[in-house]
Amino acid sequence: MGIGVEIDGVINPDLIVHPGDAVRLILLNGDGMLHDLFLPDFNMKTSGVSKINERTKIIFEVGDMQPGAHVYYCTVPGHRQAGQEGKLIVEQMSE
Ligand SMILES: [Cu+2]
Repeated sequence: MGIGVEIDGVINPDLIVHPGDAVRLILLNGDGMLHDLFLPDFNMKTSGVSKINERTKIIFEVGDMQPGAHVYYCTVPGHRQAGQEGKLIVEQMSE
């Protein structure tokens, strides 16, 4: 679930980034079960969090990734199938 102005309370929010951005992605555990986040197109994965309010973060560069949608999901068995996936969307910078 998203936390913050635009994604507050949104389940599996679309995360909008732009080419050249440095992204800081924070995963906050809200239910006390083990979760993580994996972004296969960026080869980035958070550590697992298993306690309520435990958080972890990854920092990565969007670089020259082409505009488009890139999946993120939880790698704990069964969680992606249960709906724990969303999109990180690389948008072209508007002029
Ligand atoms: Cu999970």
